[in-house]
Amino acid sequence: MERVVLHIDLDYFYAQIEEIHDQSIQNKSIVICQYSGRTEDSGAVATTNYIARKYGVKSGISIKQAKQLLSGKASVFIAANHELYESISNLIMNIIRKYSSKFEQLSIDEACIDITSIIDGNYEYAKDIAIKIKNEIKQEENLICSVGIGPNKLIAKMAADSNKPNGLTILPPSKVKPFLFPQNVKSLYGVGPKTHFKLKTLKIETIEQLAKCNLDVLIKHFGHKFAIYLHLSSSGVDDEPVREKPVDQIGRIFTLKEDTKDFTIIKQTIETLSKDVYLQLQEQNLTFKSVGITAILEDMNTCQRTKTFEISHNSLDIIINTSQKLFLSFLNQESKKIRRVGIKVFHFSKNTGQTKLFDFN
Ligand code: DGT
Ligand code: CA
Ligand code: CA
Repeated sequence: MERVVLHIDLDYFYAQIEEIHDQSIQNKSIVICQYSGRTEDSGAVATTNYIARKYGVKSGISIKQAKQLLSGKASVFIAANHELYESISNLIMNIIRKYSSKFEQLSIDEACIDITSIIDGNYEYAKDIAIKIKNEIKQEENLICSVGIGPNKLIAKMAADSNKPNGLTILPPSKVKPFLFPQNVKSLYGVGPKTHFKLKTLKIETIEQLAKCNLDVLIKHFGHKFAIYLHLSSSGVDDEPVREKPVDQIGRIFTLKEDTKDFTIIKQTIETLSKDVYLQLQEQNLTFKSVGITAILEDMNTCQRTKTFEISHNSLDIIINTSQKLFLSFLNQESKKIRRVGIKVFHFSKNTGQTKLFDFN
């Protein structure tokens, strides 16, 4: 049976969240900044609203460059508040999840659901579901999103991307090729600048040309696996099932104000990070067997240490104490200063309640 997949992507996600929390910035360029904490302006742009994008201000450029592009224009620069964005993301994922038992979160602001058995081949029903989801997200969180519907994950995602913000694009099987074929190959998910360049040298510009290119030619230039991907996806074929991925680790990382070997500073940072990790663990009702630390040194080298317990735990104290011990012994062996501090917990199992007993030891 032909599958039907619905893909949701929140529009200018971090910036939209800030906008709904402070209506006064709505008509300005909004730049969400990932400050590195070094000098006042060092860091990169995480995202921007659509007003800022008109001036070329987008994810990945430096904050300095964004300030230059927006100089003299009404704009606000806001430090990214990941805890807020993650908690809103969780709320939205819980809304989407209700619409199908086959749910997959793809990133902080993207998810897809398989609605094949719900709509029974009728794309009109699919449209109704999309509208219901859009309305519920608007009503509950006051956020807009773009939705795409198609016969697989790839087409649903590309459909959602093709009409933003607040779009709804429906591509039943008969419309897939007319949608894909005229587009430039760089619009195909998975075709980055390198592949785009190589395809250009092969005189392949459109997705149609890629779909009609001999597979052996593609294999010669891209290797077996990627060639097959290019061959199939350019014809709109994608067999990846929608499948919920279990989280396999929860971690946080922080850039210190300055490189240091001072344990009292690192100790405090660990406490703050541990509390964040612990909150997420509780939200997902998980217990862990392993605690790990990451130290990124002044020369950008990255070192990891882990401790694995015999039994599962779910206490904040164990996260804090274990990562502090790991850091202390690491500092004793390492002469270089630390630039970034990270902690994580992993080897999860579901919290049955019984493991809580161990926390009183
Ligand atoms: P859209 O979907 O084009 O309307 O805009 P966004 O902002 O939702 O972009 P998207 O879906 O690519 O990314 C979702 C969020 O992930 C975005 O709001 C901020 C974050 N993000 C995306 N790209 C970057 C990046 O290069 N650096 C950092 N730090 N965060 C990023
Ligand atoms: Ca988005
Ligand atoms: Ca996204």
